[in-house]
Amino acid sequence: MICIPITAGNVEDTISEMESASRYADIVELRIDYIPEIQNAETCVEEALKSKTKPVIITNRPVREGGKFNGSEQERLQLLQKAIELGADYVDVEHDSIRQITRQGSSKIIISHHNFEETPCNLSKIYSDICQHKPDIVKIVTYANDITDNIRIFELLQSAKVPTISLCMGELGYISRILTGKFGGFLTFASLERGKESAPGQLTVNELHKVYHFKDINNETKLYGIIGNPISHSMSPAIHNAAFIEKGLNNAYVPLKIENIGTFMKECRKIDFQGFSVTIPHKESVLPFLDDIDPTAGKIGAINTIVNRNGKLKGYNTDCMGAIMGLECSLKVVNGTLNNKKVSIIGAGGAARAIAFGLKEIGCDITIFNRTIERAEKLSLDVKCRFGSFEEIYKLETDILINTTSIGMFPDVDQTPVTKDVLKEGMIVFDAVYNPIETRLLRDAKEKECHTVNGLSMFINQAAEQFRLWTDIDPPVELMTNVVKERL
Ligand code: SKM
Repeated sequence: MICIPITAGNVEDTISEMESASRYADIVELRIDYIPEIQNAETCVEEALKSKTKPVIITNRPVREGGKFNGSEQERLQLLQKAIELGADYVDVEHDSIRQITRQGSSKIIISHHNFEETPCNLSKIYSDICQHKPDIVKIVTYANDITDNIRIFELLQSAKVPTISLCMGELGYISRILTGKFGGFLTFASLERGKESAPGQLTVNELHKVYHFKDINNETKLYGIIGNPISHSMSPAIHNAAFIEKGLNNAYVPLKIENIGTFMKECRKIDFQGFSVTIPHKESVLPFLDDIDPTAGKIGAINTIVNRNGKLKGYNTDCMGAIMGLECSLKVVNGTLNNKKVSIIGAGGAARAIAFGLKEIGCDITIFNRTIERAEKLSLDVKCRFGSFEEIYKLETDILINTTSIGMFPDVDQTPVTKDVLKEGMIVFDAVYNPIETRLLRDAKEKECHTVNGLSMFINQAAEQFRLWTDIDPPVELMTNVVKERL
């Protein structure tokens, strides 16, 4: 179920927001601690319970558990007791206050525990302590400092004996909010709109429905995700989820912001992911943690796709053919080909590897430029091409210039890997960045009358091939393209 919290500061706004929220939510939560006057908070509960169209949770969170209630503890508990007397569907009582509350009538009691700093190691102890008080629903909400904290929350949900709400807060906790239905969670919280979150990391109800198809996620849902850091720019969740729905597949695809790739690759096996996309900066560093590598990907030395084949994680590279197909297609428009062209590649990471190997095979004359020259040298030795220091790029004579770094990518859209004087009329300039579609590099290149190729077709091609590897089904390429175009 989806619960929308109402965080308005007075009775009138609470009632009107409750009405709007009830259109999208299964349950609404009144955060009466956001209402400064105690009398107004009480009126709010009375009015809301009279006019509600969906079940209501009454919460009066103290500051010590991340709430805003500014009266005494006695006043706080009196309000909760009043909500029980009035027959609120659910009343949220903090674990350390449950002994002061008298149960009566039909209200179900949620016994809650919050930790705004971390996801502690003793989750099952907290769980069993709460259970001693016979809750109708257990609620344990913690802060994620690492993506693997979510995995411990999922394990808690899977072993729960009582209906349980358990989520991680913060940007690293998104997946616990999106996937709770797969692991048997009682509900997730989502905000009515941006800016109305009652806790860090809450997604909007619109995102949960439109991007993640939250209501379709159940214990049979197969999991996929994108491994990277940063990850908020990525359109992969939007296109893969749309493609899965289009093909009637019970799959869910989530963003995974990963700092420590080794830890994640070990822990992720506990929850049975079926596949991953991999982006900057993990395309090379992930290799040692795979069980098997496709020979072409092995030769390239970087992967962007992982497929779970009967419990074994196998790496593939779909960037290489995605980029070459995209470039060839764009060059046709200007009656050009790639053969024997002089190509300069900026960057020496995973995407540079894929593109360099692909272009070498079709006979391009390649030079790699990178800020850390040792990496440029290493890649040039592997590909058997030239390399140069970043400064040398200013003496550049090239037919095609390719940016494979994330410079200029959302949110740093004013940045560019090279200044305008590198760009010469007639040059082909390809930016592998697709968000934004027109990067500053491409804008500058247009101004200098270069032919420009944006990163969209490479992105779509590589994603389409990932979809095929995961599902063995033809990808809905047009739909995937439209999803990205609508969002960018
Ligand atoms: O190789 C791709 C990756 O599969 C997905 C991606 C993204 O979502 O931004 C970008 C590229 O690194």
